[in-house]
Amino acid sequence: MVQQRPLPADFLIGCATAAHQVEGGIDNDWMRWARDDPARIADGSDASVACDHFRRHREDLRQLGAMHHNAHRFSLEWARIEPRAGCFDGAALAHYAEVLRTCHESGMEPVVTLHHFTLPRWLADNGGVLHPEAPRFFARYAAACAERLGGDVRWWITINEPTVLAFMGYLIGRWPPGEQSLPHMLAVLRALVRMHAAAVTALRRVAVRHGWTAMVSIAHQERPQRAASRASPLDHAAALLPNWVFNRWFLHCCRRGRLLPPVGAGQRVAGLRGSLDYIGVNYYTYDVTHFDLRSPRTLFARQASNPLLPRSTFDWTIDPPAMRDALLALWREFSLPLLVTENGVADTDDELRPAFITDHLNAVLDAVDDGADVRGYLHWTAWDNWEWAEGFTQRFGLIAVNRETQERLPKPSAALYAEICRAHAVPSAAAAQGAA
Ligand code: IFM
Repeated sequence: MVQQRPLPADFLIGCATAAHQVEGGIDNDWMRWARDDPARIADGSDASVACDHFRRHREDLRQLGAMHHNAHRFSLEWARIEPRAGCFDGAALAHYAEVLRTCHESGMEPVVTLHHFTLPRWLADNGGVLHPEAPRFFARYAAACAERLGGDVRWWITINEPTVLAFMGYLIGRWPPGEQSLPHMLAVLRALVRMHAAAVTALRRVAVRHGWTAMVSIAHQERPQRAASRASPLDHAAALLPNWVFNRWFLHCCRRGRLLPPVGAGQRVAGLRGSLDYIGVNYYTYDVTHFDLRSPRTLFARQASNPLLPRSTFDWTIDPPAMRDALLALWREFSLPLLVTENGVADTDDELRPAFITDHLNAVLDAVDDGADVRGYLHWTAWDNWEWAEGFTQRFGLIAVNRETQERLPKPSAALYAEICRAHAVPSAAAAQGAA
């Protein structure tokens, strides 16, 4: 008899997605980036069709509901909702109202992201997030979304993985706008904090006026940096700054209400203090960090995976207990409820995913047993989708998608996850290994 560990009552469990990666038919900065130079994308693809989810959202969401998911994270596409500065598209908002209705009818609590890496072209063409008015623009968009949709949304995320956006787009230049500038990356981090604060203020104002409950956070990517050698002070030193800038800086700015050093100089930001009602945690892996004189652009830190452990096709180390440690560290440092807003594995043939899911949910339960207030777990992701610079080469889905016919083909891990959601319990890691 396999031992089952119950999930906490009211625990949210389901999948996370993002508009650009699944919807298709979006005209934004990323679409242009991929189309202008297909060599930027591993397989030369773009997301013009993606999973055709914009047209198929009803069947797709009902299928997840039928798999007993009780929550679903998705993002609103800013370029659809505000295709020209200050002009809001009622039909686009009506579409997302319909998505929300379908989530609720399918028994899934929605978790809604306002910004998941993409920008409307009118903003991207005018400095993007570095436009001096980007916080005001973002707040205006947030307010429009909240007015139309907020009655059906309790869990909001302003910005997905702000540090990843800053790093990929402005330090290493693999994502739009393709810059390679440390000062610009730091400016983007400051800009994203200001945008978050402005959007939280707008969301809360609308919610209060209507008497709605709004829980707001960012989706924070937690990717701990571990010194490659415990005995090397240089490796420890190399890990220190990336750990602060990428794993802690944004969250502490939100707590203190200021742009903290070394990215900022302590400037106060209106609406920032106490702007997190919970912490959305995107957790996949950690990096082994080496001090390396040949890596000045990344402040002499060179990241690698752990060669001693299994790795995903993205070469990310798979080490479930590290997720428990990461959740506990965040809980102990911030004392805010946690919601795992992403966790998943790139795995071409669904060989790793079943154990990955069971082991990571056990890690979540271990963190809960040790006192962390974890409100839910959203697996990345429902369908094999368009994975940014990797195109369709990295497969994170529970459900495969035939790229010719768009047929949905649930993988064995989808059935396993459905059973976990149905039972609201997880086979204990030891039992799952024994059964294997
Ligand atoms: O696909 C991405 C997602 O958009 C943001 N978090 C990480 C995922 C996997 O790389």
